[in-house]
This record gives sequence, structure tokens and C-alpha cells, in this order.
Amino acid sequence: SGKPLPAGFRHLPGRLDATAQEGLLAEVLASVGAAGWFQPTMPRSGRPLSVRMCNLGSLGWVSDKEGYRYQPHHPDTGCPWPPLPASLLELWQAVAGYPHPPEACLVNLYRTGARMGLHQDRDEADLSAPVVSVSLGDDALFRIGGTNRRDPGRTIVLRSGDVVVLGGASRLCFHGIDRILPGTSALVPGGGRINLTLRRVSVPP
Ligand code: MD3
Ligand code: FE
Repeated sequence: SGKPLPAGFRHLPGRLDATAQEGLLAEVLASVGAAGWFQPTMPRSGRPLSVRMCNLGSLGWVSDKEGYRYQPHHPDTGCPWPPLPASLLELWQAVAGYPHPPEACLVNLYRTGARMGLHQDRDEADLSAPVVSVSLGDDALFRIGGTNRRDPGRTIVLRSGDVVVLGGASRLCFHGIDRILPGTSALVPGGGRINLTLRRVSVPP
């Protein structure tokens, strides 16, 4: 309403059908169940975020008192992250329009009341690669603005099975999750929403 969406933003509603959502979620939950969720905290303050996280792939995004960064191991156990599922590598190939594979899949778990404040994603060395997002479970109110924090934004409902490609100018737009709409999907055991973001981190050789 009002503002145009940023260039390079592509919303693919229902890109994954119910069978694909169930299969992908089972695979992700098996890996994350073995690796363990971690609770990210804010740099400096150490305040916990309301979202729980894990990663799949050779690199994973973490946040703690020292700051934000990518690293090859789980912050609590020191174990390498589980592998990135083949189905996600194939999805990236189909939608990213980028000729190198993703290195990280950040898994965000939103239970009742969890949210994610407005932020930019700029911890990746390769900012020319898009981010590809997959929504599973309850509906979310996703907000995307411009490249300045105060730029006006738009709210979009992200539903289970939706895929969003954030490339081009949209790659550096401020964005966040304002609210999860509880009970809108039965996909995630225990309720809530899981978001997967596929990312290229390092500049390809
Ligand atoms: C727009 N995740 O993990 S996904 C994040 O639903 C993150 O969990 C949200 O923001 C979530 O950093 C939103 C959609 C998304 C992901 C990355 C983006 C939108 C983006 C990067 C740049 C611009
Ligand atoms: Fe983000």
C-alpha cells in the first residue's frame, strides 16, 4: 500500500506445496534436533533475541556479546553445522539467479510472541548474491523498507510455503518480522514459524 516494493524483491507465494513443506521441515528438524537450537544475544548488551536459531551448511550466522559473524561451528557445542539439504541447494539453483551455491542456511524459530526488529543484513562479504527465504508454519507480518532506517515500508504477509528472493536493491533494505499470527498453520510441531534463509557468505573464487 503506497510504497512500491524495492527492485529485486520477488515474492513467490506457495512456491512449496504441502508435501514439499512437510518433507523439508522434517529434514530441517532432524538436523537441528541433533545440533541443538541456540539463543542469540545482542552485541554489547547481551540481551537475548526472542528468536531461536541454528544453521545448516559450511558457515552459520551467530550473534553474541562479541558481535555478529559467520563461523563454521555451533556456538554452544563447537560442532560443525549439519549439511545443507539437497532440496535447498536445488531451490537456490532454481530461484536465486546466482551462479554459485549458498554456504549458509540460517534457521529461525519463532514461537508465540517472538519477533525480529528492523535490521539490515550486511555481514556477508558477497553482497551481490541474493538472500533466499523460505517460510514454514504460522503466517508472519513481514516489513520491508528502504536503505535508510527511517524510509517508509510495506507490510507483506508471509505464509507457509512462500519463498522470497531478496536481490538487487532490496538486498540492503531494512526489514523485520513484526508479528507471528498464532494458530494459522499446523505445520510446526508445538506451533509457531520457522524461516530458512539461504545465503552466499564469501566472495566466490
Ligand atoms: C530483506 N529473517 O534472518 S526473511 C534474517 O522471517 C531475517 O526470519 C526474517 O531477516 C525471518 O536476517 C525475514 C526475509 C528476508 C531475509 C533476508 C533479507 C528479507 C530480507 C535480506 C535483505 C533484505
Ligand atoms: Fe534479515
